[in-house]
Amino acid sequence: MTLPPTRLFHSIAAATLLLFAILAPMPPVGAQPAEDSLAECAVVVSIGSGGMSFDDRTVEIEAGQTVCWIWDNETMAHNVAQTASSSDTTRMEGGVYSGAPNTTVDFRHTFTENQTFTYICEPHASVMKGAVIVGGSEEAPRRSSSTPGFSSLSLIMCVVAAAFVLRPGDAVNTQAVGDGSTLDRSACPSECT
Ligand SMILES: [Cu+2]
Repeated sequence: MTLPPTRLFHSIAAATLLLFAILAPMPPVGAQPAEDSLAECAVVVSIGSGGMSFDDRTVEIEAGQTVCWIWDNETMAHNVAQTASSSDTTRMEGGVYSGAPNTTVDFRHTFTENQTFTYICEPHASVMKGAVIVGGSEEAPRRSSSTPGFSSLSLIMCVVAAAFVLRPGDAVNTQAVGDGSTLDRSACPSECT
């Protein structure tokens, strides 16, 4: 007895799919994870989804940390040019500068002093602005903020646990004291003296 042609075809197809499923998750040999090259970046600033803004307009870092402005194959060419103030729309002469605008940019700058650094994208200076606050913020950096959800949950669990632990004991004590203090000895039978 032999398999009908359609059954045979299905078996081969199933075996092929299984083989692909086993092989597919294996990473290609020699591929480097992109994260490796970003290890020095405290923050990576890219182009916003609309293509006409920086995706993180105000970033906060500590002195000695590096900000990386990275975009790849954007529709329009952009750059990073330091300005003298946040209201300026022209590049500050001698300031930090990524060079001529480009659709693909990987520009990195390490900030060594506390400052508020303001910058523009030159071709779109009226709308493409950003700032880097270096060490000047009173509050902790946003990325390492605490997790309020955890402490709230802990508090609720403590209250619930306390209610379970205390309630039976309180009830028993109250009952015992109440019975003892209101005991009417005159109502006792004769053997109770
Ligand atoms: Cu731009």
